[in-house]
Amino acid sequence: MDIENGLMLINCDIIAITYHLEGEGVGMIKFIHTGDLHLGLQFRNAGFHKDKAKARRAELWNTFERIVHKAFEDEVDFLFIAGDLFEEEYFTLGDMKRLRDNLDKASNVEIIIVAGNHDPLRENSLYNRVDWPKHVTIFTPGEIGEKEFIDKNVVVYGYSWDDVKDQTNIFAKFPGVDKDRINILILHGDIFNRDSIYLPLDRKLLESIGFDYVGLGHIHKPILFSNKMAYCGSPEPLNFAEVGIRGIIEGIIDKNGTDIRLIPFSRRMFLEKTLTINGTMGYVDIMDRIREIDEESNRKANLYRVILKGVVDRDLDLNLEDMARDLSDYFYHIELIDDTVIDYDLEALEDANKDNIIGYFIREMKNKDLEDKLIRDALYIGLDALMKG
Ligand SMILES: [Mn+2]
Repeated sequence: MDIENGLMLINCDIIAITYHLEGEGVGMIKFIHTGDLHLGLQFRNAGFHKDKAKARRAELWNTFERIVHKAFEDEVDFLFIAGDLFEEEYFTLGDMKRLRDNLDKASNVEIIIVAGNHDPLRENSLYNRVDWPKHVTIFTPGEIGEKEFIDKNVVVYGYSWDDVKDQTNIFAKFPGVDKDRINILILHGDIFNRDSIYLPLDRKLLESIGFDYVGLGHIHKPILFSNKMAYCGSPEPLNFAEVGIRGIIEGIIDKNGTDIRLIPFSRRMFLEKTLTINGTMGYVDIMDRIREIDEESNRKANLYRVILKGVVDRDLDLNLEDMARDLSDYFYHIELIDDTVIDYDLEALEDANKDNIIGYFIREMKNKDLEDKLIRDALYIGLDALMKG
């Protein structure tokens, strides 16, 4: 770039140089925003078998390494990591060195880290046990810090947690920003709940200060509030509460403003599907329908939870564990949830239960409109409860 400008100085007039600087130099930055990686997580409660939990743990690392590599390859100016980079409980010094060595490789990128509630920056934190390269900035707890990048005309603000909960009013003494610069804030906190113990944030206040971008962490679902504020979400989903697309945010800030987009980046997705069955379907039909729930390439890549709804033939006696085992060749991971009701023979049941509550319940329900789905559901659910009880 210097050489290019030098040549222009010889060949062109001043206007051309100015134009060149505005176009590609000072005043235009590219960034990647991530967070909530939870490196080290052991997936003990995710309902996986041991080997799959281990694989998932490795996939978190792999995705982290892919993100850092992408930042390096794309030559972005900044990689923002908005907290919960790792799980304090499961992380070792060796893990921290591996993390550091990965970041070390992207030496062309300014890497900005704030700590969250799962990786708080306490005195004895692993963050403080390794030496960090110059291009890595880790913000400290206590109050909002700032770091200026003069050559980029950028000021980055950030704040790290030092405990597992935090209700500090970090903006109480915040002096505001210099609007001649590009101002970016990186934070781990909760914008949805004013009483949150996870650093409650006031969206209106954040928007009023004049940041060009507010990169948030903590909520694991990616939420792009506007071009100027977003939760990046967990780039690799951690459980069935985190269904659907997960990725990283790519952004550009230039004289036209800020532009961001979510790039899908996860190795796998968690997906939840509902399958409605009816009393005429046999075991084979049901299994076929489950297999048809998605294309093979998706089935082999993602983690599925299939909820069975509707009415099931009373003779079928579905065993979900056996079914999931039978389906394991067709899915990377599948779990089944039984939300069905049994298709009872009402006449026979009533006959056999003339003098008890089951018979009474059936007689009461038969007086109602059994074509109505709500009433039919109530009948089946009630019968299920009475029969099983
Ligand atoms: Mn998190």
